[in-house]
Amino acid sequence: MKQFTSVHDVQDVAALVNEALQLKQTPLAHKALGQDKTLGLIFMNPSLRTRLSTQKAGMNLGMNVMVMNLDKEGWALETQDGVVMNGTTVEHIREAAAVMGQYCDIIGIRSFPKLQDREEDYSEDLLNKFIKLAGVPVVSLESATRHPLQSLADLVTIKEQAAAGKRPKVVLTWAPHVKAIPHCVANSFAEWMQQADVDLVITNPEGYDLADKFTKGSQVLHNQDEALKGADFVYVKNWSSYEEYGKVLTDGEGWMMTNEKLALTNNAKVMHCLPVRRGLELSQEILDGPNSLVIEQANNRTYAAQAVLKRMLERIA
Ligand code: SN0
Repeated sequence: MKQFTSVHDVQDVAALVNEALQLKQTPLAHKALGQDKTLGLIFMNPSLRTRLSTQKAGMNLGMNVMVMNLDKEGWALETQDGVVMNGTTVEHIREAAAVMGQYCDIIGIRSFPKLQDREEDYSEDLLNKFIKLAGVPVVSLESATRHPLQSLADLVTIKEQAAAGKRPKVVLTWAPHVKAIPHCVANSFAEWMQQADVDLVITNPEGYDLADKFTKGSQVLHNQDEALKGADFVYVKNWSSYEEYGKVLTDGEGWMMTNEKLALTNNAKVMHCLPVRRGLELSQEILDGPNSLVIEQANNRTYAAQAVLKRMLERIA
């Protein structure tokens, strides 16, 4: 695997999921593979799970791992080509990415969307430039429109928890939030579920439909109760509007996932990528109750990252 930015970089999704589940059983079985190889993890935004699970994944494979919070510790980065840098930006991505490529065998990078200009975010300009300039395999740690390591871990969790012999009904439901949140997790989740052995239904209020590119082929319902009927898995997530780009259109009253809503489902397991706003996106009772998968889902982030890094190491070994 040369890069990991979306499900489209994966040749055989089911095989990668199985690999992650195998690594969960024997996490240290391939410690020699990453010996003397360096993983660099670059963050332009905050992170808890992605940072620690990817670092752990690298260490499980015997890699040396360097982490940099570039937004706080680095020089202010310029990404536009052809500009005279006489303002606040100090270093161009042309030099920064190329230099980091000298120090690392694999680089992971996180850069959220700005949620101001739809064309700009959806062009994935920063990630694409970084891949071109770094000259080493690049893993997305959440880009402007996708969060593929999260989605792989989500699919691993569903595979692990699904009842044998039944194609599960998976519902992605929008949840209330107080601020504008990226589409990445929801976009990626839809994209990965469409490649999996599940039936995906998406439910969100009007005005919150995700980009067709990500949802096409899946049912989108504006009635949450109807969508939840018979669900085996409910994935809870807020996102801002795509149509009125980056806007919060409603307080979303009545959309929080509660035990009352859970009663409409097939005793569904409830998932969330975290961080979660308790009592706003998801009720405390669900998070603290037997149907929540959020901690195991976060645990699986390590093995998802490890499966991806292993494929990359095998290629450069
Ligand atoms: C990010 C997102 O894309 O939804 C990262 C999730 C892995 N989440 C947030 O930005 C939440 C911020 C908040 O204030 O709740």
